[in-house]
Amino acid sequence: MVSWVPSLVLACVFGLVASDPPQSTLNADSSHARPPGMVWIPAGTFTMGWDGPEGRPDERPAHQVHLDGFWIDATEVTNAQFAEFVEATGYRTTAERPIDWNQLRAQLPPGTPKPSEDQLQPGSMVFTPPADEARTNLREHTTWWRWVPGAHWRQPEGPGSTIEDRQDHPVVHVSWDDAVAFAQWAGKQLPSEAQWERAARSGQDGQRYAWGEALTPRGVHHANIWQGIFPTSDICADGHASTAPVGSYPPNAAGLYDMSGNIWEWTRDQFRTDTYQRRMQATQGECCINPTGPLNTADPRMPHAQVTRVQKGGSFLCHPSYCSSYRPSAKMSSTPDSSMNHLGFRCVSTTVPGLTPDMSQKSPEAEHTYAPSDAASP
Ligand SMILES: [Ca+2]
Repeated sequence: MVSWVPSLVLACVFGLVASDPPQSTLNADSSHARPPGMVWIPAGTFTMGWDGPEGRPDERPAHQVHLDGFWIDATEVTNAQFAEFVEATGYRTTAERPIDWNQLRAQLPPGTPKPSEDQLQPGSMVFTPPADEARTNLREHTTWWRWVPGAHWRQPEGPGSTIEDRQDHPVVHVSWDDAVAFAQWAGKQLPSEAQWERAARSGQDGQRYAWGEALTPRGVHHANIWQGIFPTSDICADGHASTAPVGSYPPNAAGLYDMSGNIWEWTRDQFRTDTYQRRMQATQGECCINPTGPLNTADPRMPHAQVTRVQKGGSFLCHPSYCSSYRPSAKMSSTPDSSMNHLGFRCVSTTVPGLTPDMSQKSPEAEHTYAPSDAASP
């Protein structure tokens, strides 16, 4: 195991205790049988995006979105749940397979030389804090991300590490392709970005955080993020370095845990910086109905990638000095084959088998921008 992990974990002397998720205050629709571990988010309208000072261009402008109701997992998918999937299917994650150079080359600038065979072995990206704080350039994320051969979901820090004592932690090192494979096996889907953000904001529409305006109201930590000096020293005042067991922090008003911090979560949507500007043009500023993301990617972080997918929620690495991505409107993106040790997912479903109509096949990619008169009442 990489040495920084146990040393930081030992420094955390007041870990928070996980609790059973309560019945959601919004889960009052008795016509739906409740799928295990899921919470019903009722149909309604909310404000998506953020125009505040922390907001990045891809969060602007804030705008009205209406969604049909849906079920969403109360927590991230855990190591124990992912292990059930792997045991049932024999699935091997992207990080456990040799790298396809032809596939990788298509995402890189033309003329990029082929790496050595050693560098194309299975592996994943692992956060490794730089030793020298004074020489850390916060604009250069490769300073703290390291490609580790042999790192994958069962050994998150690489060969020798284990998830034996992390069965209730979120699974990490899952690519978008892995997350979709799990969701299909479970009879669910990845959430659209709009579904994810509405669920995160439940009861806190227009607020900075999923629980209100203050980061730590009355001194209570609501998310597993980074305290101290990023990326060299995490004093883990919130009780956890690296991932925390799911449900370690208070739920939001819908009864959902870890919609901020702990790990980034994949969504179905492709990434464009100008998604919301284009959406506002398409709807002429009116409410957008059931948006499912743009039809193509335009990602300045990865200009050669044909497709990148939106991630939400921030992670245990988020710190106000670097990013405040634990806000519900914040987002990141990666190619579908990317995996990292702060990246996982949760699922949604619009059906309970035998009880409700299957809406999951509705235009998986096309952005819905119905006329305002078509909008259902919130
Ligand atoms: Ca933390």
